[in-house]
Parts: sequence; structure tokens; C-alpha cells
Amino acid sequence: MSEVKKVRRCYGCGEILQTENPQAPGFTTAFQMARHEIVLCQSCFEKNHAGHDALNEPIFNADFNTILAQIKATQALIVYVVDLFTFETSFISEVTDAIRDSRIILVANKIDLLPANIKRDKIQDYVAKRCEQASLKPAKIILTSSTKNYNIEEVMASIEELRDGHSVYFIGSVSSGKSSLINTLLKNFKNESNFYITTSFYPNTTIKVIEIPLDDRSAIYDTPGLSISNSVIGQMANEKDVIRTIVPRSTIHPQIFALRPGQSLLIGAIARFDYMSGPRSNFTVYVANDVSIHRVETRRADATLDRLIKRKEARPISKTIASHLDLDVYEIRVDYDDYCDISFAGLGWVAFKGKKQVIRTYVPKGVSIYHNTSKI
Ligand SMILES: Nc1nc2c(ncn2[C@@H]2O[C@H](COP(=O)(O)OP(=O)(O)OP(=O)(O)O)[C@@H](O)[C@H]2O)c(=O)[nH]1
Ligand SMILES: [Mg+2]
Repeated sequence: MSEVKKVRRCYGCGEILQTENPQAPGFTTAFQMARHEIVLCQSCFEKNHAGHDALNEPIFNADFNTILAQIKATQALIVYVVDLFTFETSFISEVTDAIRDSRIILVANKIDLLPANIKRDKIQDYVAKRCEQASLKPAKIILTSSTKNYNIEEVMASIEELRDGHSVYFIGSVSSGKSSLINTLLKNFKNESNFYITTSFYPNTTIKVIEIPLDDRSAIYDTPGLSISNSVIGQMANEKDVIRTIVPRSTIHPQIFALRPGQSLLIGAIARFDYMSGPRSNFTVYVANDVSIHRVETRRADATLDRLIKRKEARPISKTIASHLDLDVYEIRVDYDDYCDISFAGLGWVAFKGKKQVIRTYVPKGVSIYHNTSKI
């Protein structure tokens, strides 16, 4: 088992909290640390500097309950669309819990973004394993790409096979590609009306339920995506430059970094990966090709990140990250020999072979880190 603990910062000044030395920055009592999720260091506490911020959980949109009620009332078939690039964030546990009793086709979309070295049957197994862990039993799991027209026929055939005359609802997180999939189905199979649904690169494109009649009694429904507030995309949804940079448009080219402890990777100016201890190891970074990655000595990482932000020399730069202090820190202790991955929700992931390494990851406040599919 690996040990993972969040390295906590003072919510007033951002200093890393510690309980050992009252004279050093970031001191707080063990009592405060144990009692509260949000803690101010002694110095900020004395200044009565109110800190605020909390880790966000994915938002389960209220309107979605109405959609779920309609699905249940009409015994509709669900096409649950998950984005393979941001799998852990778009495979939403609240949705899984809510749809468990319905008939489901799970469509794992955007397969074209994953490099060919990740074998398709491995991905299929991974998705099946994650469904099993979540006690979700889809009638079919289909890997697709709506942009490359991959497996669209299988989606159509499965819908026809499983809907039994009932309606079909496409649901899933924002930007998972629900509207694009429906458009591709329409293009391939029938589009008498020549009507296409608006799709876009930015989250929250579909804002109302859209009905596309199949026959007199049934229809395909496109639904607004559920926003994922614990992902970089959710946190920075209004920063178009950031979204343009972090959402991949083409197949990702993974980059391999051989790091020794004491080296760090700055991922754009919004995330960071510090290699704290362990043997020299290869770390493969999967992020959109437009995201810059700077390798630096850890002791210089704070200053370098601040300089990159100031000079706008990294991609992306976010208005919400003015300095290294604006990032939350998590420490991960890997304690086994197997393959490991650490995902930065919405941004990508780092893969490596576990050899008792200690790693610190830094992400914007409220963004989740996942380690081997577990949320930290
Ligand atoms: N690379 C790739 N991009 C895709 C694929 N499917 C959709 N996209 C892109 O993903 C973005 C979001 O697609 P939409 O179809 O608007 O997603 P949505 O799920 O309807 O989003 P909301 O309406 O906001 O919930 C667009 O830029 C699409 O071009 C795919 O298979 N591969
Ligand atoms: Mg849409």
C-alpha cells in the first residue's frame, strides 16, 4: 500500500504548515492541525487574517435530477459518455450511483487522443475494471472517437439493440463529447432535417435538453454536461486561453523525463511535480501537446515558477495562479513495485514504475489528484 497525505498550507499566507518549530514559518499547533480542514498558521491567526477556501467536490447539478426522473419514468436507455483523457474526473461517482438501475451503454470517448502505445484492449479492460469497482454494470462498454468516426456504428447498433422502442438519453460530464457523438450518429445514419447540435471546445455548450425524434414515440435526448468543479477545466472554465491549451486537440505525445530526487517538473504554470526521494526513475508525462513542461532543480522551483508567471513564459498561465503559493500540495509515498500513475484532474497524468518514491504534486486549489485511480 502507498501512503498518501496532503501537505497542508496555511490558508492565510500559503506557507506549508508544520507543527515542530514555533519560530519557523507555517507553525501551527498539532491540535489545530488535527481539528480543522482549513488551518491558519500562528502568524496569520494572530493577524486575524481570515482564510477561506475548501476542496471542491464534483457538483451534482440540480436539473439533473429532473432528467434522471424522466429517464426512470420512461424506462429510457442511457448512453453514459465518459472522456478517456480525463477519465477519473468524468466518471462521476454521483452519476454512477444514480444510474445503476437503468440500462446503460458506457461510451468511453476521445480514444484518438491517447497514444498508440496504450493498447486498446488495455483501455477496454481498464474501463471495465473501473465500472466493476463502482458496481456499475453497463450492457456494453464501447471505446469511441466521434472526430475519427471510430466505433460509431457499434454505438448505433447497440442503441437499436438495447433501447427496445424506448428513448435514449446521452448524459455525462461537460465536454465529454455527448453532442459531438450525437452529431456523428446523425451524419452516419439519418439526418433528414439537416439539423446539428452545437458543440464546442469550451465547457457548458449544451444548456438545455435537446430532443431529436427517432419515431412517433421515442427520441434521442442530448443533455447539458455536469460540471466538474474538482478539475482544472471546472476551476478555469472561464479562462479560454487555459482551456485552449490544456484540452488536447490531437493525439498526445507523451514525454519521458529521467529524474533524480531533487528535480521538479513545472507543468505549464498551473501544476508541479517534485521528485523528493527514491532511485533515479523515468516519469512519463501525458498532457496536451501545447502545455509547456520545464525541468528544474526543486530548490529553485518556487522562484522559477514565479518568474515564468511574471514573464508569461509558460503555457498555460492562469489569472488565478499569481505565485507558487497559490497551489495546493499533496505528498504521495509509493510503496510497491507496480506501475503507478498520478493524475492531475483535467490536466493529464504522470506514469512511472513504483520503487518506493516520494513525490509532491502541486495543483490549483480545489483540483483533485488521483493516484492509481483513487482520489486523494
Ligand atoms: N479529440 C476528440 N475530441 C472530441 C471527440 N468528441 C468530442 N470532441 C471535442 O470535445 C469538445 C466538446 O465536445 P461536445 O460534443 O461539445 O461535448 P459535450 O459533452 O456535448 O459538452 P457540453 O454540452 O458542454 O456538456 C469539442 O471540442 C469536440 O470537438 C473525440 O472523439 N475526440
Ligand atoms: Mg453538448
